[in-house]
Amino acid sequence: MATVGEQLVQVLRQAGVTRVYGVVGDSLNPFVDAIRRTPEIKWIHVRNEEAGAFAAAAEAEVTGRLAVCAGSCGPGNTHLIQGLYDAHRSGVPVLAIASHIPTEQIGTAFFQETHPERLFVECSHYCELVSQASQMPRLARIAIQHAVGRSGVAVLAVPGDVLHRPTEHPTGESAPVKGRGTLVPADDQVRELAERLNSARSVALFCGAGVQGAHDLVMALAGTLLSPVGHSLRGKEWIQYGNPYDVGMSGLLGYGACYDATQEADLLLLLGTDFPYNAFLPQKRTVQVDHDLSRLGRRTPLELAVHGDVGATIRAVLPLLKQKSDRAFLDAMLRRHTRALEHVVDAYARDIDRHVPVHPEYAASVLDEVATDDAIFTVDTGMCNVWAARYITPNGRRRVIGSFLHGTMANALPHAIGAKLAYPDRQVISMSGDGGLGMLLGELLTVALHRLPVKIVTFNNSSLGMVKLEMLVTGLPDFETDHAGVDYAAIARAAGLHAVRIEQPSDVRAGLREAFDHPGPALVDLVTDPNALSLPPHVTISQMTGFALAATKVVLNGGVGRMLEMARSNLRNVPAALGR
Ligand SMILES: Cc1ncc(C[n+]2csc(CCOP(=O)(O)OP(=O)(O)O)c2C)c(N)n1
Repeated sequence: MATVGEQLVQVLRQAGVTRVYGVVGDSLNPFVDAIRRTPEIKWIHVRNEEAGAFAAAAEAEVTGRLAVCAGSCGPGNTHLIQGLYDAHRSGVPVLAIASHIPTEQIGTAFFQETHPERLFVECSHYCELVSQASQMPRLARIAIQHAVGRSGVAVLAVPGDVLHRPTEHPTGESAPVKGRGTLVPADDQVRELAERLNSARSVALFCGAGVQGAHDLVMALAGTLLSPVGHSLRGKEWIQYGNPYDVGMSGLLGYGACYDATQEADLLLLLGTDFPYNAFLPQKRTVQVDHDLSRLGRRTPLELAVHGDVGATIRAVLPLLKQKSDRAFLDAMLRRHTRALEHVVDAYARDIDRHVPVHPEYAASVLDEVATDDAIFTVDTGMCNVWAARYITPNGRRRVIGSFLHGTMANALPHAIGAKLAYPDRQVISMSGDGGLGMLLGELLTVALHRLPVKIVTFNNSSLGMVKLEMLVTGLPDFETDHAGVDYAAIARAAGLHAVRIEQPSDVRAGLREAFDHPGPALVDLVTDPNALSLPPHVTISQMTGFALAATKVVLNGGVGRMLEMARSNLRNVPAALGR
């Protein structure tokens, strides 16, 4: 007779799962052993369960399908948390199998005891304890339905002894949910939306990840309303390409005229975005469209909330809209956008091909050229977010994924592992910070073990650069951010990867090509300038004061040389009005 562990694996197989990421161990072993005997599902050994959860999150994000990770009781479970938070915040379908201590020991402060059914509540839509065989296979199917149907994490906590028990019910078959239906907004909301859009003199669109699949419709809307179109970091990959209305990105990593367009328009239309920084939104004259009711109005008061998918809403409203004829607002914003780009991006990319240490902007712009048209970039939290946002050109086929909502470090390498397993024929590039790489360094061994030809491009600035910037703009001298250099190429070689170390800008292109042409896993150790900090385009006066204050403090502490370099670096990136 089959065991509960075998039954669980059969249900996963029926749901189309082909791999499970994790680390084996005690209470999890009956499940792992069932996988060993199931040729359709591979066990992907990672070095840290956190990485397993990240890898599953990336697999789910790039495929749109359920992905699975697992951790053994106690510490194996707690390691999963970071990656599961990331998956859940990103709204991707991940099921975690969290094995648990023996049933009879629960509540006795037993060795490795935690309470997984409590532990994962905050980072899941569904988190239940399977305490007897008779609950299966039903709970497994319900968990999968929550992950897929509600786009997020589901956790099944199963004690090892329950996994080992004989089944009480046949496994049977039940068609799993495959994805969401289309949410069409109510007629009255569509009519009111049309009235507001028709009567506004100027409308700006601001797009988030919810515009996925609606590029052409958003362009048609912008063409009818003559609207500038800005985006969040998560919206960028879906909307910035082929977009004649593009005014760039808002937020702390923003650039271009997006902020101005959203502030100065008569009406701001938020499309599929849960952009978290309310300070960057005008807090008035705003209409929001989202398929998730709970997001409507949570960042800004709304004149109208429209509950619907972005595509379905635009399709419904377009026939009710009058073609606008006054391009003045759109053109003013497009001009301002171009000017802003000249100052912010081009100023950085010019004359930096001779700068030593290598300017990260230069490296990122070369990376953009060298990468394939359908590459998947995974991006570490930190300055890599800035370089990806500003220099990686989306085209509708490339993907750029990161921990854009949970904002955790060390996501890029394990994300790359999941993305590469899901798409072995696509180039997968991990844009890693040296801090991020160091945090889950063991995953180099995972890459080597599975001979996964991911390309790890490490922006090695020997600094927690993003935090250094935060300290400076908030008026603190940087502290505990910089550390002695590490030769990541040597470490990668020792781990069995092909590695290239680049210290000269003239070697960037050839070094990247060498790594990308290499048939196996490869790491590029790019030694970059720690002082190449990027200031957001809407630096407030208080932040500028803070910057000056920090400068003064560092000068007083004797760091004048470094501060001068940094100020010079930064000035090139400060908008003209502030830079003067
Ligand atoms: C797990 C975790 N710890 C701390 C932070 C705070 N934090 C955000 S970015 C960052 C520095 C990242 O450094 P690195 O990976 O070297 O990238 P850089 O910014 O230098 O390019 C830190 C410490 C975080 N986001 N996540």
